[in-house]
Amino acid sequence: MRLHPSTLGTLPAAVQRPTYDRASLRCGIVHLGLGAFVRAHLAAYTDAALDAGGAPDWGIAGVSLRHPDTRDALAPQRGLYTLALRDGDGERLQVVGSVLEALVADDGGAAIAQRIADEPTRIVSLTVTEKAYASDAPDSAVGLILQGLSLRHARGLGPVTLLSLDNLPSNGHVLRRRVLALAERQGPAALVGWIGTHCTFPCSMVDRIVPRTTDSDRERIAAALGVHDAWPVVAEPFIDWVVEDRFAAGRPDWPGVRYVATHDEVAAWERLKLRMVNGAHSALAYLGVVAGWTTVDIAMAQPALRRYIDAMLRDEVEPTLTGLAVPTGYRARLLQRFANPALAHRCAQIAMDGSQKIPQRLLGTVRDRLAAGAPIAQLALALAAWLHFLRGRDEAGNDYAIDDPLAPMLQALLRDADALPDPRARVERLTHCAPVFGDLAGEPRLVDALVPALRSLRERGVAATLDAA
Ligand code: CS2
Repeated sequence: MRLHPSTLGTLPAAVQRPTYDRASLRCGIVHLGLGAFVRAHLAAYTDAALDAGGAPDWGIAGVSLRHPDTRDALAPQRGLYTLALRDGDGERLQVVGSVLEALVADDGGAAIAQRIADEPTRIVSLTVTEKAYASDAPDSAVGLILQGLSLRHARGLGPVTLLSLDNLPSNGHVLRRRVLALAERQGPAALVGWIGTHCTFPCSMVDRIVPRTTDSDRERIAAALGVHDAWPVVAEPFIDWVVEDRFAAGRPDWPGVRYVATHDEVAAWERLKLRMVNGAHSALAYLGVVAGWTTVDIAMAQPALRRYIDAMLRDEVEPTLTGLAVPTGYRARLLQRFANPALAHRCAQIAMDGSQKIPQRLLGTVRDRLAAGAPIAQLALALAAWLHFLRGRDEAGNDYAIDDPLAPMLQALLRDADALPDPRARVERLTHCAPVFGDLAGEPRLVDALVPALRSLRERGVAATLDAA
């Protein structure tokens, strides 16, 4: 038996399920990027809003931009799926009902553009990962949004909110710039003016650790439910969302969200989250992959790694956080989240797309520290771990692929650098990767800090380097 509206009644009583009438809902939200993250975050918040009643216009039509697999898994379940919140204390299962439709942008985007241009659509949200903002092809997220907005404008329909939930600083501004730049190249001036004046692009900070679902998750969850769910989502219990309250055409009353009035407020939260959560995540992921600590909790169980991450955050990241007092206990709680033994979050998953992540996770912090004349030894070790990781071989001699849109360029850079006889010149060369290091290329204080860190990682290995850090 499959998870389906008709089998909801057979689930064990402890499994939470929608209490609202899904059949009467309309899709006010079109979401681009129907991966695990959104199903553990926006869809869960929306499910809670629907459960609280009074939000019948806020179902979600979820769109996969490339692969049909999520649609193929969810369509036979009428969009229902299980959210499994796990930590050392156990697992709580909840069937989420807010995703009413699962679609794929497989026809150049025409059908999705039509969906965005449907009268009830009032929010177009996105979780498409950092690298997706670089593309504005017609079937990219930015391209689909412009096609949809263009149809809405032509039909004389109302404006919508374009809501980025990706891990980028000022994500709403990034999206707005991308959409308007494409509109300026393609569209009539009236469309550009309409988007710029009437549609809104709130910035937001999202936080929840959501590893990729594995087959063993599927089996365990099916056994607990008594029915098969083709694509459940596993996440930590912790959740957070700070969003600028600028919605062009209304929003659900999402419970537990921090709505803020200004971009400055959300920017302070974004900085906190990107530098602390994601900065530490990337640091431990590169160290973990190279050392053979396959998951975040295994890495965190190494006392020297835990000490290093704690010290990096306390001594070099927290002093750069301005505009917001770091909430009491934030760092300790974060370390506890990383140590969650029930997630099996693979370091290799976090290590993906480093070139797209390093700038906002680590280099903004480095810039602020350098401007303040402050040391960067711990941050440099995190960056050195990335450069070391890019060699594609772990300490046990196993080769792995570098999953990164800039992988060919990065590998060419490593080869060039390796050809240089002087160790300092080699490291300096590596910083001349403009899309990542930008104005920090060749910065002497950065190079000075990277040289011993990289040498130690190469010559002594991760564990000994951390012991001495
Ligand atoms: C992770 C994030 O995969 C990654 O790069 O750092 O997905 C992280 O788990 C979330 O941003 C936590 O909110």
